[in-house]
Amino acid sequence: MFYDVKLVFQKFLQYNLYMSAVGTIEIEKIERRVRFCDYLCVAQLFLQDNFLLDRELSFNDVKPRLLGHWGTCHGINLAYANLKSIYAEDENFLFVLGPGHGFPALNANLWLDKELEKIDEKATLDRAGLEYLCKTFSWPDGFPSHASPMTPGIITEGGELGYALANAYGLALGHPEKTIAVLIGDGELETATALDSLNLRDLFDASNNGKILPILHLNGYKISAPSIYARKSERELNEMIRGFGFTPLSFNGDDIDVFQKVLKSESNSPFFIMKTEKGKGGPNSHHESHQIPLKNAKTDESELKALAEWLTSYAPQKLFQEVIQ
Ligand SMILES: Cc1ncc(C[n+]2csc(CCOP(=O)(O)OP(=O)(O)O)c2C)c(N)n1
Repeated sequence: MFYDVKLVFQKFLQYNLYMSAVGTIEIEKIERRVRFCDYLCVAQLFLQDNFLLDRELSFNDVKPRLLGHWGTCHGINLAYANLKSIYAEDENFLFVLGPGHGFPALNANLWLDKELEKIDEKATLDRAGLEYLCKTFSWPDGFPSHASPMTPGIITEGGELGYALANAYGLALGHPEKTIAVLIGDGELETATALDSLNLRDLFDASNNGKILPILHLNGYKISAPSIYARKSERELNEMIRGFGFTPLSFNGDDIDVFQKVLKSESNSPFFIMKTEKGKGGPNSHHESHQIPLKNAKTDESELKALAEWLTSYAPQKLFQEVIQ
């Protein structure tokens, strides 16, 4: 058989254009938002001054008590930005966040969407608001370290893992118009509550109830150890998920084009498996990134230097200008 190489190449190009879920500009917009939110997470966790690095970082700029969680934040920012890109205009869409300990990420996104400003007039979407957000995170009389009732959309104190998926099914009951995405940590899925919530799919009549989009955040680790699901082969994990009646859709969370395609797929009972590297962008890898990497940044020269390099790597002033126009 004879193939016209030029024609095949053209078809290949057409296929790729057709398959591309969003344009390059939208992909860049999502990536920028994620980077900016990642920066805001580091700034909230560490800084009490010099929030956009106007001068060289000093010990005085670092908070005296470093309390919060970094490792999970990048994945939350990825999920938030990708879902927002698709569902921003859909008033029947809800996002349920399992890992409430990743609060710097939720807080950053709510600030950027002007949701925080609605309940706290100091959280304006400008430089003063950014300084307020960062300075008062995990601070006496300021924002707490975990999602709490003072956060828009949150009714209970965050911190106890396991209920996200069950809550999502509850929210969808009797609301066929609703779409509910729910982010579940791979450590969280080891809790009895989360694991057994997978059985709720069987009890759910899709015609009378809303649509559930579970997203497993497979970043490989719990606190200091690998998660069980990260130790399974992809095939084993997929088969486990299939056994609960879902269609597993596994992808690299940093590939925005694929992320968008997968979220838009029409699979029956999809179960998204978003793979990320825990603590991506930070100085430590994997489990060491769970809470505060560089815990001695207030007193140790080399840790302060590493923190300065980490913060600078985001080019925060440029990002600030690009995102807050
Ligand atoms: C019921 C419950 N058990 C234990 C903890 C302690 N804990 C806090 S974070 C965490 C690890 C969570 O891992 P994962 O869900 O994978 O989130 P990530 O790795 O993205 O931070 C654990 C076990 C908790 N918060 N709730």
